[in-house]
Amino acid sequence: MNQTVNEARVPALSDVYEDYFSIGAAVNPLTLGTQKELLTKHFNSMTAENEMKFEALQPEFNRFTFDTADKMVAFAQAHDMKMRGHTLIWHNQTPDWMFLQRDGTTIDRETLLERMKKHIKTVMERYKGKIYCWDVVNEAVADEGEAILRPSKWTDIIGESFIEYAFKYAHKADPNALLFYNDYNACHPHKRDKIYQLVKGLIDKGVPIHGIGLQAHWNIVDPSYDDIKRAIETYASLGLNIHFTEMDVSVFEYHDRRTELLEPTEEMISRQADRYHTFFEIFRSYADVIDSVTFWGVADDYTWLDDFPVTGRKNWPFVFDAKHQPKSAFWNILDF
Ligand code: HAH
Repeated sequence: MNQTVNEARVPALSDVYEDYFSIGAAVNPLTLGTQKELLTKHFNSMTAENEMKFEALQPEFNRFTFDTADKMVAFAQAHDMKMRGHTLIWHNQTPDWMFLQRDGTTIDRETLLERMKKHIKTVMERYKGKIYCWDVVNEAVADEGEAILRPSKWTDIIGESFIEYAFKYAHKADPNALLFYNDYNACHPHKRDKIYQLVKGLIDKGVPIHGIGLQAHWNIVDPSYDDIKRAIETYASLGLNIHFTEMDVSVFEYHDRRTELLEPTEEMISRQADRYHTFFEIFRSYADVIDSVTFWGVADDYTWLDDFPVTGRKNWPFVFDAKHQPKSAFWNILDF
């Protein structure tokens, strides 16, 4: 293990999965450089990790900053990769000014809808034909309790209908883009049923929505394989397209807050490899409804999990190690 393999003998992931679904990775300006080889060899889709979030694209009222995002789009085009857009409307990484008037008081519903429409229109029109699908709304569903939506400035000021407005504005801005609702813990039965209800409600009202994004921030024990299959079946029963949008497999269980490991244990790596094997077996068996599987990164030298949920703790969630060598998880997902 961990020996440098003959690069020419390593098959490209996206070639192996050509007949199943596209294989994507989240990237940022750093990893576009440091992980360029892996990225362009194994992946045929990419997502900007942070650079297309609201705060990155419109940090101040009516001041749009597209430089970094434009470069990413150009990279995708130059390397013949599809690009997913992430994300238009979210309760996080959205600047406070969005919800405030000049005097610091909260804006009214009509003004917020106007600003929402302007943001969606400006961003989507710019990338028409270059970004084929968008996470229009991210993480709107509450984890706990019976209420479907999490309380946020969007629900406070606009009400629950903020979601349908976002999708309508998005469809208007780029009628050819595929529009997704995206969330985490989307395989957990309680949240799954709420996401299902939310999206079914949208479809029944004729709101333009084409897919559900399941983030897939998973770990070596959770979620269960049965819950994943049930979630795919539940969402697919709505006639929608399924994307796994942010996959990583933490070597720690969620409540394991240990910080002393400098390398993953062999047991972690082998359990992770088993999990990856079964995850992709499941994905392949539902390939008729799954069009895309995106990892939330490329290789273990960079992952947002190095800071979540424990700040500064290294994690090793991908199928390529920190030296960009294929892990047993990589060979396992090719083994079919
Ligand atoms: C995701 N939230 C976001 O969609 C993505 O934009 C960000 O870069 C990383 C993760 C995941 C998340 C979670 O798994 C648990 C609690 C809050 C957020």
